[in-house]
This record gives sequence, structure tokens and C-alpha cells, in this order.
Amino acid sequence: MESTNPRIGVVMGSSSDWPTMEMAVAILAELDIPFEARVVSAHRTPDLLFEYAEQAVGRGLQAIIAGAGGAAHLPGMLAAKTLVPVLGVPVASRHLKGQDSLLSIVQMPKGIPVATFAIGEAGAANAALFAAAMLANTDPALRARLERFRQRQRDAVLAQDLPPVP
Ligand code: RP5
Repeated sequence: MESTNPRIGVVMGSSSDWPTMEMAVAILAELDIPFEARVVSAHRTPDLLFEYAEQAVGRGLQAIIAGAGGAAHLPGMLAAKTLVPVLGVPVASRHLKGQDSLLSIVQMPKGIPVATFAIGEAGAANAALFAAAMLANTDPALRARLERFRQRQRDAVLAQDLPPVP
């Protein structure tokens, strides 16, 4: 599924984040956007984090979707080390259900922006859709695929029925 020339990097602090972050990967695959997925931990593999961020521009990444739980400094640290836009996904943590992740990602001090999405699967999927919309500004074929995605979504809602009133 991964591309040798990814346009989007999907990174997460642990393989335990995968059930959330695979929602981003599923959207990127559906929209036929070349991506890569990696485990990069801010506190367990800080040197790898620096290396990944420092090489992001040169490798042609156009956005990095970064998911982490707990004291989720991964997106902010990546953003501190690269000019590639970073989209942060708060992963639901065991004790605080991702409130901690959300606040630590969204409350970046002035000067280093991280676009922050909803906690959990919706946030991961929306981060991928947001990255797709950014790339679609200069990629008409991708914009057409994104429009078809929206159309399928509209059609699915319009086809929904409710059970009869008892
Ligand atoms: C963070 O700590 C990860 O992003 C993950 O959400 C959380 C727990 O990691 P594990 O202990 O499951 O590896 O670094």
C-alpha cells in the first residue's frame, strides 16, 4: 500500500496508535494519494523524530499527519523541525480518553503551528481529507477524486432510512 515516493507522511508515536491512524491511511489509499506510515516516538526515539522532520522537505513530503496519545508532543516537535505542514491527531489515551492528547496538540505556543483535529478515528480520517484538500489545490485529478468521495458520502446519507414509527 505504501509508495516509494510518498506525498504524505503518516507518523504515530506507537504501534498502539495504529487502530486510530489506519483511518487516515484508509482515506489516503482510497483517494490514491502516495503515502508512507511510520512509528516515530517523540520521547522514545527523539533522534529518529529529528531525522524524519529534517528530511521531510527534501523527500518531497507535502504534509505530515502525526498522531499521538498522552502528553502528545510528537506533532509539535515535528512542526518545530520542518516547514512541511503538520496535521495533529489526538489519540484517545487510556486514562484521560484523549483530552490530554487534544490539549497538548492544540495548545501550541505562537510561532509553530500544528493543525489539530478531533480525538480519535474521526480526527485521523479528517486529517487525511484535509491533506487531500491541500494537495488538490494544485492537482486537478485529485480534486476530481475528492469530489467523487464527497458525492459517495452524499449518496450514502440520502439513501439512509429510519425505522417506521411504532
Ligand atoms: C504515545 O504514548 C503514543 O502515541 C501512544 O498513544 C501512547 C502510549 O504508547 P504505548 O505505551 O502504547 O506504546 O507515545
